[in-house]
Amino acid sequence: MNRTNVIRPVIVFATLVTTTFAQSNIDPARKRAWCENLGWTNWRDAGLPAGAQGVLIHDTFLSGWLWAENAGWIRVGNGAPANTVAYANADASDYGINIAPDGTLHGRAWSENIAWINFDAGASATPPQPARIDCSGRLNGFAWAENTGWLNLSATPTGKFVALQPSAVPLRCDVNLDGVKNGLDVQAFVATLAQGGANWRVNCAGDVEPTPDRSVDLGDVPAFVACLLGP
Ligand SMILES: [Ca+2]
Ligand SMILES: [Ca+2]
Ligand SMILES: [Ca+2]
Repeated sequence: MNRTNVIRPVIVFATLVTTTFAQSNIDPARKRAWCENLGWTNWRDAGLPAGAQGVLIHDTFLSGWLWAENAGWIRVGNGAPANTVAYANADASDYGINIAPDGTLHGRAWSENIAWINFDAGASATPPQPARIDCSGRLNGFAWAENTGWLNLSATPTGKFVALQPSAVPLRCDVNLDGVKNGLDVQAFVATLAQGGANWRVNCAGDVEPTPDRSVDLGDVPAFVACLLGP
């Protein structure tokens, strides 16, 4: 590691003193992904104590920082999109990675050393490999860094992909996201059904039909009822 990389975190975090960050919700055991020319990226451990400014996966966007061995810090968003729901990505004042209701990741991350990393690029690959978060909580697909190539979120061996810590993974039928499935989820399920879906987390919790489609639709009703009445 060269001197620049040693100094950089101090500078970066000094500028963030007034910004409130929550602890990363990336799983400590599954926090690394591989980038062709950047080596390993670490999605959890930024900040002091470790993880204080690491990546946080919200309902509709990401925030925080990841570390790349050969590129230093990469920011996936400041946690405060101007419209509160999704970063506009129209300019450098409001950028970051958004999560669509189907779990696909969109938008751009920024690295001072390698510039923009495009999370929409994997969808245009052949075959398509959209960057996304699965209902299991793991990231998947590819993002593209203009100067350094593909960031691979698809490697399957444990320790080589990035995933949410287990306590943050959506629970089947817990549509109101309070951590348990019970009668209180009925109203949330019906509301989500009427709206035609919600954010990725709610859609994962409510998309319980035999062939999931990442939306809460009429096909999910029988399985949701069975799920609530079952163990
Ligand atoms: Ca619930
Ligand atoms: Ca469905
Ligand atoms: Ca369906």
